[in-house]
Amino acid sequence: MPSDHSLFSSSEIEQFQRDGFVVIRGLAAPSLCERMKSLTERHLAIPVEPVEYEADTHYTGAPPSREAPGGRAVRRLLQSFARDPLFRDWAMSELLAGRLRQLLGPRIDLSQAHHNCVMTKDPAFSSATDWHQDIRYWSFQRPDLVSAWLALGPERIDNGCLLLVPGSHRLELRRDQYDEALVFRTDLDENRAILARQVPAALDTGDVLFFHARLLHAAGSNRTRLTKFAVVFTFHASDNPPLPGTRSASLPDISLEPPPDRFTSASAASP
Ligand SMILES: O=C(O)CCC(=O)C(=O)O
Repeated sequence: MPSDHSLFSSSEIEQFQRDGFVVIRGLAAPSLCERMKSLTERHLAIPVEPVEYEADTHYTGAPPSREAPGGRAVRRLLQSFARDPLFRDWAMSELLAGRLRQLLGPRIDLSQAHHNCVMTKDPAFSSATDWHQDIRYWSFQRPDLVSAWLALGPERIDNGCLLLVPGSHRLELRRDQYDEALVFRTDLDENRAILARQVPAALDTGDVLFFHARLLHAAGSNRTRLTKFAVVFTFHASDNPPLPGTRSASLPDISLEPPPDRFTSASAASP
């Protein structure tokens, strides 16, 4: 066990470096998760903009327009950092920041341009998310970004939990292993052999999945009767800024200042 609850143990860091992800059970208190869930449900009911609808995702099987069946099912409540102090305070909490410094270095920025949302998965309609690496859609000097995925309820295969390929953040994948939309192709034998190693990220309320931006992941649809919610933020080292003029640089990053009285030695997340 780590002596400090806001830090990874050395075996958790090893796990992240080997697999490209690590799950910390019960990192967020149940009461905090409950407040986030209630807020999310209130924002969804209106809905409070900005939101991303199923039709906007262009995922395989997504409705072709907002007017099509399921087209206006909300898939993401966007801009959660600016949406409410409840989300902002979580994103900037030492529970995340201490660990992110261990993975990425002493100075951390939150990207407002990526994830920065509450992922919602509607039981009435949700499309599956194809296999991809987040970094293929993002533009930074180095590919070392980490996302923190907080489950606000149980996540299992039947409600569309994440599927992950351990160690895939270390693979050198070629451009032709992806289609024109940068989705990892499932029609190639060599890709299928990689995907055969997939594992589901089964999470319960308050669990946090930390995962590398190069990790191959996908997710199924929600086949249960309850909406699934997860709060997701993405972080990078301050000396690894987004490339100017790209979508990654379209919103200002938020600095997570280290507490002045603590020095945390960093070990790079580079695969
Ligand atoms: O559909 C999901 O839950 C996964 C979303 C995802 O992988 C992403 O936004 O990068």
